[in-house]
Amino acid sequence: MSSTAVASGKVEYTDSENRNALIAVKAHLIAGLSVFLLMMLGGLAMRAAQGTWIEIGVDLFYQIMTVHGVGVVGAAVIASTGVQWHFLRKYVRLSNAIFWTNFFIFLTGVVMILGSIFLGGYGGAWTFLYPLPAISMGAWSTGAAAVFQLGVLIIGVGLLILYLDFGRAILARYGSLARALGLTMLFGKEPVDPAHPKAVVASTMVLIVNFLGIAAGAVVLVMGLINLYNPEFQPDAMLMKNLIYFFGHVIINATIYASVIAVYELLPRYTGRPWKTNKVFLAAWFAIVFMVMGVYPHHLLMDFPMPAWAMIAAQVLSFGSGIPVLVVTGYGALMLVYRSGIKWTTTTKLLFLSMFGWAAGVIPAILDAMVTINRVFHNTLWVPGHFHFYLLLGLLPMIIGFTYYLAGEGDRNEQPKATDSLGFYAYLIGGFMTSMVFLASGANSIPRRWAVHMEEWVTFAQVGTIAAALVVLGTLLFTLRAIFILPGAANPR
Ligand code: HEM
Ligand SMILES: [Cu+2]
Repeated sequence: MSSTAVASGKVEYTDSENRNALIAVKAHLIAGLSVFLLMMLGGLAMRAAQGTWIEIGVDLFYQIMTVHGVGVVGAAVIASTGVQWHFLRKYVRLSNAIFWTNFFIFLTGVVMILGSIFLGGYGGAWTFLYPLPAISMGAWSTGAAAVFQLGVLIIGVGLLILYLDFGRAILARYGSLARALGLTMLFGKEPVDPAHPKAVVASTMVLIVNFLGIAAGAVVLVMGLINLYNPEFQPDAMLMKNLIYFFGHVIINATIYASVIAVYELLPRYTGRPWKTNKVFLAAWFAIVFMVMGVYPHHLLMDFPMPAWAMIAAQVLSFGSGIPVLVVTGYGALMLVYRSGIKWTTTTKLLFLSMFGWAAGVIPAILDAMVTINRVFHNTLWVPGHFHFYLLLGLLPMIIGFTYYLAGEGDRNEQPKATDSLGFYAYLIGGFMTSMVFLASGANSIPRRWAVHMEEWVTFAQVGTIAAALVVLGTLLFTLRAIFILPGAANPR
């Protein structure tokens, strides 16, 4: 065996460890997909309410909006962590016990959050923007706001524990995070190993940014909790907003960088071509560590007390953010697939769609990060337009594609059934329409987070409702597949 093969060789586990790990990964996927499905029903209800097809009270609308936001972000985190953990453990020795611990801490947090919203009436949105949770004007109690924030805090603590295990395992194998990221190769201190695992590079990036993001989130949650019970303690609102958006921006973006590992690991299998790690790849991932964190002030472009330099930096970095990894990944994926004779199964179709959805969804995001455009589009439905685009058509296809691979399209080469194809096209058309209707609404200055829409906006919401129904149909078919087929599926070699 050559030294490079040793450096990127696989980790040995016992059979029972492997069996247990597979169950854990499946639990993460099934939990994630089920939550997505339920939250999409909430999305459908919100659209139908805005379109005057159903009537729901304003209180309930904001509770649904809150549970939808926090629920999909949580589902994205838990499912993408499942994808990431599944591949990372091939290269570094991860602990099953800690993986399960995080899962159960997550479920505990979910129960608390659900209670705070549906029993306590909390409807202050998943971004818990200070001081809104404390001044509900009677819509919810201090206790409800506190349980919501404690639930989020607990989920963050679980993740920090998991990332400590990632960090420990990566350090044990590679000696330093810099070496795991491939910096020694990038800067010529070591020869480039084309087999250096992309799962390790991506995981190291996710570990670094999420650790910092969640730490910021924990700080702001604790300050918010203190303020709830001790109103004399009044932290600076601008500082709080910075911390919240740093946390929120980083954690949702990191789910894509964790899930894209499925593209790196699976496309070479399906095309029969190796995807070599090179300096361009390593440079892109190194850049994104800083860019993902540096761009968060694009959420604060209309906050005039913010220093001008931060706004300028956010705008400039936003132009470039996502681009390096996106280009490297998209170009790499196209080169792998081009004339490879790839078989188009549901897995490969979804992974390929994810490249389009991610790339196309970034365009409206970059537009909105320009100050002149943000001045017009800030807090319009343009914003949900861009993030539904790359989450519905970029992130979820990565996760669902991986699920299909695990559910039998991997080793056993199971062929897609008619229901899978129906699911794929319903999801594709519905997801595209959902996002485009949001974008068109934003371009027409329809505000976001309004429970009741003006008469001239209602048609948009109605088209959005039809689109949402298609997404729900597609996701239902995918989720049923996951629930019924996944549990019995063997681990693809
Ligand atoms: C059937 C699919 C979906 C539909 C119909 C839908 C619909 C909606 C609606 C109507 C809103 C509120 C828009 C407003 O401000 O008026 C919303 C907000 C949001 N959605 Fe979705 N959504 C869907 C799926 C998803 C998915 C899969 C994700 C993430 C992976 C997601 C993430 C979010 C987030 C983060 C918000 C912001 C909540 C807030 O403003 O506090 N959605 N969605
Ligand atoms: Cu952002």
